[in-house]
Amino acid sequence: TVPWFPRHVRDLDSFSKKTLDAGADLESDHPGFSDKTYRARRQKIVEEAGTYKYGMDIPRVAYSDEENATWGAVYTKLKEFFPKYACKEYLEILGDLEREGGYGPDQIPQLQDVSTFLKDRTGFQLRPVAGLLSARDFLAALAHRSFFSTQYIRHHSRPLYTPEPDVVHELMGHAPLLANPEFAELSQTYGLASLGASERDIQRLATCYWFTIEFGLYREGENVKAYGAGLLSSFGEMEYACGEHGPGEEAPEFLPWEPVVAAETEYPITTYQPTYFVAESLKDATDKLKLFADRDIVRPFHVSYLPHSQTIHCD
Ligand code: H2B
Ligand code: FE
Repeated sequence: TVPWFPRHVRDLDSFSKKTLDAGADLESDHPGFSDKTYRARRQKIVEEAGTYKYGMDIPRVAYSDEENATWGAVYTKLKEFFPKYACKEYLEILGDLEREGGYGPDQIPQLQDVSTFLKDRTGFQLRPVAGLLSARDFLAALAHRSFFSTQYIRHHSRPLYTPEPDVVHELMGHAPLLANPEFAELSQTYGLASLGASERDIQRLATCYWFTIEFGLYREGENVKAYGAGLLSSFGEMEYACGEHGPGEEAPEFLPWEPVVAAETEYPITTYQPTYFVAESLKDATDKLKLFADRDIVRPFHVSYLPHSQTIHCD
């Protein structure tokens, strides 16, 4: 028997509020933990976003000057590092987003505008979410070319730091490459492989997701370039992963992107990564993941995506 999973993109509506604890209550080490005004602001953004259903426009947020300034501080800093360390696909799309998608240092782009941009390029769409989802629910959305995205911003006291996803991580880290066809395919492959998978396989896919979509690198000549969102939204780790390391300086380990190896590799979530997996290109990252999904994620049924009806077919 085939377990329940979202068959139509509309079925994702039931996930929007199934957030894990950290979504509702900030952890005590969060810079905004004891700031009542920040917490109330965030609550308001999340409540508004909670009204969203598939097919609607994503509610627009009137961000404050302080929120826009936080965005601007990160934007400006990251842009210094992109030319050296971001992959070429990212750089090109960021230019397009500055022309067509409302990107720039002055204000936080609206999720709806970015979603429209993505839909035109690859069919990917953003959906607002209140916080962290389970790996199973989060990955299932990718099968439907949908990306759950937070809409609130980190605390203004630490513009270059956030312990959890926020709108800067989503829009600077994740969104641009979802406009690239190869990267969109990589993302959807995670989603399709996750549908109805065992807990163990969800965990293996989530680990591979970490080493690619979040912290992926690919080789370009002598250098490695960042395509993972955790790198593209953190200038410090981007430089640590892609920059030069002098003698005696701590340097990460680079392994060739190999899903069966990555799937079993442990990783820290609060420090820079000790190990990165390096693909040859976005296409190589995708091809290897597809092989892994076909051979190593074994399910008693077969799923495929029917783009015209936006449904999952099962046999
Ligand atoms: N939920 C949300 N809202 N954003 C994410 O980036 C996210 C998530 N990532 N849940 C998931 C988990 C990721 O860590 C993997 C798939 O487990
Ligand atoms: Fe992320």
